[in-house]
Amino acid sequence: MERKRKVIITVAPVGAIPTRKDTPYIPITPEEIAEETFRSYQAGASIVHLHARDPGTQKSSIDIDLFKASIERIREKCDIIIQISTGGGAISLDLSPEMRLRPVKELKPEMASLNAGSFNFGRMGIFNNPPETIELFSKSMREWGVIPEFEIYDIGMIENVKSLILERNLIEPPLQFSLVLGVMGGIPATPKTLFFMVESLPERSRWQVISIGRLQFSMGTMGILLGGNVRVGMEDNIYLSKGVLAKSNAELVEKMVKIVRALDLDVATVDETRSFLNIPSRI
Ligand code: KMH
Ligand code: ZN
Repeated sequence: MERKRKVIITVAPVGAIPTRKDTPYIPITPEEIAEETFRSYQAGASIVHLHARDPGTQKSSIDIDLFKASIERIREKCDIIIQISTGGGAISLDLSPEMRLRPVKELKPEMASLNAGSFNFGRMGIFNNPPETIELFSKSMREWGVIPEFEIYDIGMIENVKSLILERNLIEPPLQFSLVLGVMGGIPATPKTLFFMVESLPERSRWQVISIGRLQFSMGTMGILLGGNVRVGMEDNIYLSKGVLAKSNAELVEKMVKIVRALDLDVATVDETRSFLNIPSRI
């Protein structure tokens, strides 16, 4: 019997933007972020994309101790794969590339995000990721043994990865991509744009769909049907369905798990995801 394909679900529980004004259910403190991550793991997520928040102001933070506190608590509970954001708060906090990399340098997670180009991030300002930053992040992550996940907000950023990274052998393929659809200023979320992005990826790439807002589930499903993986979580979308706030990130994961199973596919366990991504087991 043919084996069912395993779909990797990443959870992004908090991000840099939503606050308690947007949803009372957003986790802010390390304890809350760890608990939400654990519940999402129990529901079927095998990777967590992590940001840190200042518990006093709720604002995005790159404080190593806050990241460390979340990671230690997550590690006490489960072996979910940890991916630290290198983009969080880059615009609002006006951070240098070195500052953005510090949590990765100090804490050496299994993965980290690597934003593959500059653009107007909605009305927040310019998300500044020039070629030198992309190169610095790639070389540093390679040196530290951290797997980069290239965040792609528009088609030209795939070409950035090809010319800046692949053609110069900075990172060994296969590469891991997030196709981010629906950020204002980036590529919109439509079937056509998703097909175009997928077709433009380098051969053998691994990829997931991140769709912002209410299309998280429909565009995510389309990505799964095209052979990709998917990210859900309050960083990208706070609604379970139209007008209904998700009460936890685990609810968003549970809904995606149901979709995967309804498509007669399986959800990848942490061990399976580690073996797909060549990440050694923690035991
Ligand atoms: N917030 C998402 C649209 C990052 O943290 O480096 C993209 C993201 C990037 O997750
Ligand atoms: Zn993020």
